[in-house]
Amino acid sequence: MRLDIISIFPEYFAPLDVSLIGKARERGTLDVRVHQLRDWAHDVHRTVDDTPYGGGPGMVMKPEVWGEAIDAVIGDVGGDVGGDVGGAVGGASAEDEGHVTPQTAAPRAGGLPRLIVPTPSGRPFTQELAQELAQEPWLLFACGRYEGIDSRVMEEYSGRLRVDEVSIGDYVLAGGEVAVLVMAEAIGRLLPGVLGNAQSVVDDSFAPGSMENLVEGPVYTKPPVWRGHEVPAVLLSGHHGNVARWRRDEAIRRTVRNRPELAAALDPEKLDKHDRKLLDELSFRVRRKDVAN
Ligand code: JAH
Repeated sequence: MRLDIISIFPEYFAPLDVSLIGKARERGTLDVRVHQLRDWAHDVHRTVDDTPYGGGPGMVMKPEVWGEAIDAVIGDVGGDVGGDVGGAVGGASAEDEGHVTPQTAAPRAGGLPRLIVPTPSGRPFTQELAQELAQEPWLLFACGRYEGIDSRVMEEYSGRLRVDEVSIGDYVLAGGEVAVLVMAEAIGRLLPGVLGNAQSVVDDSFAPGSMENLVEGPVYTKPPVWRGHEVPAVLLSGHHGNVARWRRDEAIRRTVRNRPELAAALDPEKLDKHDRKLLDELSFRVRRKDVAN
């Protein structure tokens, strides 16, 4: 997968050099290229913002600068240099085109990226959307700052690319950068070969299947007693059936306690008799989905 990021703070993306994502990049599974938006500004001050039409507080990001930046990135298949995320102070720039890293994961020529714009007003970023985006060969993230990007940029590219304005949660950040880190990690760990243990993806909270609409229960490792706190005996029993049942019970308990809105969305068809009894004991009403008529 190729992942381009345009931002006025390329330094924010240094974490993509380490851990799972860093390793995937070293292996060529993931090709991350971070671009300094100001490289496409027109004036000596490299201005990217202006006052909002209609008045109001703050500044809005200028459409011309974004347009030239996005055009350059999508027109340039294999042109810019990757691997320069945490490097130069002041961020990755066109001047960085000296230190060449091999680009093995570029999408096929002629393709276009999906454009993802983080904003608190976007559609929710969910595990389902992460899985959908993990199937794409090329993603382009546009990080807004201030009050956001002039809306005509999204309008313009909606006619040329698949554009999604996406929210990672109901809070306001100072810009889209941290949201992109969150999405890059959620998507990157789903790419083939990025996680060591294949089971860990299917057992995830929110993953389709038996854990759909359930969060995971508690986990334990050695020692069996720590500061007087014991590991639940069932986990030491070696009885795989009992362990699976206990884990599902704990997942249900936690979901009811911490995420009642998820518990309410549990599909009764996917609950067994034991699940229903437990939910009843927790005095949690599972309502059959309303059907037309
Ligand atoms: C803030 C541009 N859903 C989290 C989120 C995503 C983006 C932003 N805030 C929160 C944001 C300022 C400017 C984007």
